[in-house]
Amino acid sequence: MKFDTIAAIATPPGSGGIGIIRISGPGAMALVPRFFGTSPTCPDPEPALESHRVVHGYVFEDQTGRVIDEVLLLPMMGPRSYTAEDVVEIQAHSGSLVMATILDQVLSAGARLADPGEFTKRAFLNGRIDLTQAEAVSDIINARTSGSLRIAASQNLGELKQAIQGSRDTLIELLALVEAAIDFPDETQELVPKALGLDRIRSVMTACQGFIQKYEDAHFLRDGIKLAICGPPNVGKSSLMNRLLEKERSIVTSIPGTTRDLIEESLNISGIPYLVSDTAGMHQTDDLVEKIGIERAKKHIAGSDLILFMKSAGSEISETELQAIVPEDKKIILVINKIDLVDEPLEDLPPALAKLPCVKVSALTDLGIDDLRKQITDLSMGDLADTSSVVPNLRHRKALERAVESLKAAETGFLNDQEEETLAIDIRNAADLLGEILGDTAGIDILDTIFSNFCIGK
Ligand SMILES: Nc1nc2c(ncn2[C@@H]2O[C@H](COP(=O)(O)OP(=O)(O)OP(=O)(O)O)[C@@H](O)[C@H]2O)c(=O)[nH]1
Ligand SMILES: [Mg+2]
Repeated sequence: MKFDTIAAIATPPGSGGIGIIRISGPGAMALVPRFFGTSPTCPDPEPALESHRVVHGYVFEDQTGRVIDEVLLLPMMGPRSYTAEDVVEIQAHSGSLVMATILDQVLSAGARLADPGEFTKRAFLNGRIDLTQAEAVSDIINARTSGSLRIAASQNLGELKQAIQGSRDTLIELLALVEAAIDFPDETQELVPKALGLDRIRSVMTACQGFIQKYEDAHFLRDGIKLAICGPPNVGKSSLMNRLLEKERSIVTSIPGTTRDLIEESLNISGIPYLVSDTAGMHQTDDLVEKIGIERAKKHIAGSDLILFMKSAGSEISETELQAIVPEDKKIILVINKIDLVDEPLEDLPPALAKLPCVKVSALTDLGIDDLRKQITDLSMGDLADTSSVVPNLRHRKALERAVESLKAAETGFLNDQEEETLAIDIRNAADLLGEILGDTAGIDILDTIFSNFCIGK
């Protein structure tokens, strides 16, 4: 594939110690003498550029011949570079004006301004990384918690790629046998033994289903866990929200029915990302605004992953009240608040509440809040803590689900001695869908969507 030479500022805008301008493409090295010199007098017609060896020098303004900045230049000959092409990185002082002026010189020397994600796209198109690794680059940049960074780093190292590639190779080998059987229909010996076909199909199906389960179990490490705070009015939901966020986000008053609209904020507890929400207090009311708030809260609770169901110490709450608010299949932590107000041991709870994990807190004084944070992480992590970091994203999951459908059809085909032509279609479909995850068989629309989410310079 033939590419032109692109350039962009690779570091974030603004002032900083160092800013980097990256140039990539067949003309990267040839552009250098037009703006760079090792002495401050003028550009060098033939600077000595050695791959992976830093050169100290100056960038010059074309029109005036003046020095723009003192820089370090790092040439990296392809394929030993980020894009697998010839790459030159210029390390300059980072300020908006100086970076923009140097970039101008590089562009007028003949480079084109890179599109968002174009350097990574080239690394993919040149075969240095697969699509899952390209996605991992953006995940690493955007990671906000140690959990999501761990997944992204493992994906960047190609762990997901290897796992998917293994399954795809199995299918391609099987497909070769099935296609041979199509080409030699008179062969008396069975070319694809049924047991072998079923064994291969089932092993790949189990692997795909394992990945889908992994997504279900662990995607929140990347996407965030939806944590909803709910319960009757005035129990301290908004106070707890503010306490967890460590800022005054929700309005707190002693008037029941203070919170009406849904309030959502991101929160990081022990490296796990949460999307925590404060909801309207649930009770019977004729107030129209409150009613809408309560309806919204109910819908929201149904879509949440973990519920903090709150009551205040000393107040009665029945099973039916809990059931009216929280669907049965939800993970719930019962939070008994305002324990600063009671001296006596707390009252017995009805059985449906007594079996829930329970934490006693005071949102006002911070008592028990660390215990609550621990309960939240324990319940979110389950037994995930020690498992590997290979976690597919939503795009991968969709392809895996479609691959499982094709594999099921192939399985039924083998069981019913279907003709090889039909079997080949199903096996090829599944193999192509796994290829789509890696990028080998991904359409241009998929590539565009992925790379347009990158920032310029990456
Ligand atoms: N003593 C004590 N008071 C608390 C505690 N938590 C909240 N409060 C008080 O209880 C009242 C209600 O608190 P909110 O946080 O607004 O309660 P809410 O559940 O969000 O109420 P609604 O939005 O009306 O449903 C306020 O006066 C708080 O100061 C606590 O732990 N101890
Ligand atoms: Mg409130």
